[in-house]
Amino acid sequence: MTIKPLVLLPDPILRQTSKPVERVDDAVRAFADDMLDTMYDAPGIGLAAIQVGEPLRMLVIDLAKEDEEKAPHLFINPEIMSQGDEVSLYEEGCLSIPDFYAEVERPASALVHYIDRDGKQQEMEATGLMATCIQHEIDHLNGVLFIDHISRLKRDMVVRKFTKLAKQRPVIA
Ligand code: GNR
Ligand code: NI
Repeated sequence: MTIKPLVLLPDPILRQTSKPVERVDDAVRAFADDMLDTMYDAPGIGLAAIQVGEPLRMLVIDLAKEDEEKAPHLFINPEIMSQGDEVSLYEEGCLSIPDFYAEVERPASALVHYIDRDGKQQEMEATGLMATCIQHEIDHLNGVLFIDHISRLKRDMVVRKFTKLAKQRPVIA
């Protein structure tokens, strides 16, 4: 059980483009489990590797409610193959931007290809909250944050707020 520190706005690490995972081995699986521990502890419904400082194209999602059994999903090297024409509006948050929420419009469905924890190629037709979440996470792999999809006025406000907070926050280790 390892909970890793979260990388927060405005850390430039969050703007890096993550690199594909070359081989799904025990080290990758152990890191994925650390990501899940970190996500559950936060708590959040998704986490991209870059949010704990690793620029790797992998992400975890668990949409199960508190009273439901855990339903962890691991997506390695995910790729959006196509997106539906319908859009959906969802109030998003991000563990790297604590306590800030805003509505984001995204395609309501997406066909995603990825590699699972056994190294097997898989595909998922994501809809609903899964579609929103997986697109939010894949954005992280490309250095994109959900605030990039809102108005510049709101984005500038939240970046300024977190820049100020970071200056007050002592640097740990
Ligand atoms: O925990 C999270 N909740 C959430 C809510 C709406 C849309 C996306 C998300 S993902 C977020 C965790 C996170 O920051 N993942 O990168
Ligand atoms: Ni996020």
